[in-house]
Amino acid sequence: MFRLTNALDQNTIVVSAWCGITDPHYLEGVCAHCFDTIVLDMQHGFFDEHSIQAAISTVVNSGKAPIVRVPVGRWDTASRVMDFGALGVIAPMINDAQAAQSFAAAMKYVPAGERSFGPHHAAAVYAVDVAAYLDGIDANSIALAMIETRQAYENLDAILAVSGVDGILIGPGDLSISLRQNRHPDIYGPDSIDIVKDIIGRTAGAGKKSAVFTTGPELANSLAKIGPDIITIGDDQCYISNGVRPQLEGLNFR
Ligand code: 3PY
Ligand code: MG
Repeated sequence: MFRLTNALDQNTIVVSAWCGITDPHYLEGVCAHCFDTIVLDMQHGFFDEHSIQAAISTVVNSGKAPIVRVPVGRWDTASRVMDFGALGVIAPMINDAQAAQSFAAAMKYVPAGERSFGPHHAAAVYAVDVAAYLDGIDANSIALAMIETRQAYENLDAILAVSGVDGILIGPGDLSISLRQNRHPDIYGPDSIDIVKDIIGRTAGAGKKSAVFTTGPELANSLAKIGPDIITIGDDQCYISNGVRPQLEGLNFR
């Protein structure tokens, strides 16, 4: 159960996959690689309440930590995926302290929040008794608020000041769109990279964890120098195309 916070405490960058495809065999294939955590995406990925429950168990059984991105504003889903055994939840489009507060309340038990009591499945997933789950889960899971708009950036200190929010995840696509007011994002481009550095620095200054979404190793290597705690690498589309493309490119008869 403590594998996520153990990984985060080691002061090395936690590396995560990013999956939105629900097929269990596909997910097992991704989990077989040396990621520390797997993000399961309910915002833009295909997971619904049924498939997310099975996917969380698949990730746990593979020895990795499941982190779920819920759809915008779905605090009920945040509590629910925790009940299914998630060790982290990512909430998209957190633009102010009030949204951060609602998110945190759904994630933490009293006195830190108001997560409703229903821990039996999660405790069973980790083979611990209910009391141990209740005592351990708040300190051993993470609530990550996505900072991905100009408004969120302007309210960063207030969002970081919400005690149940353990950290932030930068969404470079939406952040670029919001800053440039251009629907075609320029991720980590000149309009946003200094802001990204500032977000990571201020998050560390507030004693919280920062995570960044990247599209591949080149970007991940350059962002690693800025000092995030978690880097997500690629997504289903790139895992599949990078697997298929060399098969075809290697042919010498067409
Ligand atoms: C973004 O780039 O906006 C994201 O939400 C990453 O998935
Ligand atoms: Mg986004």
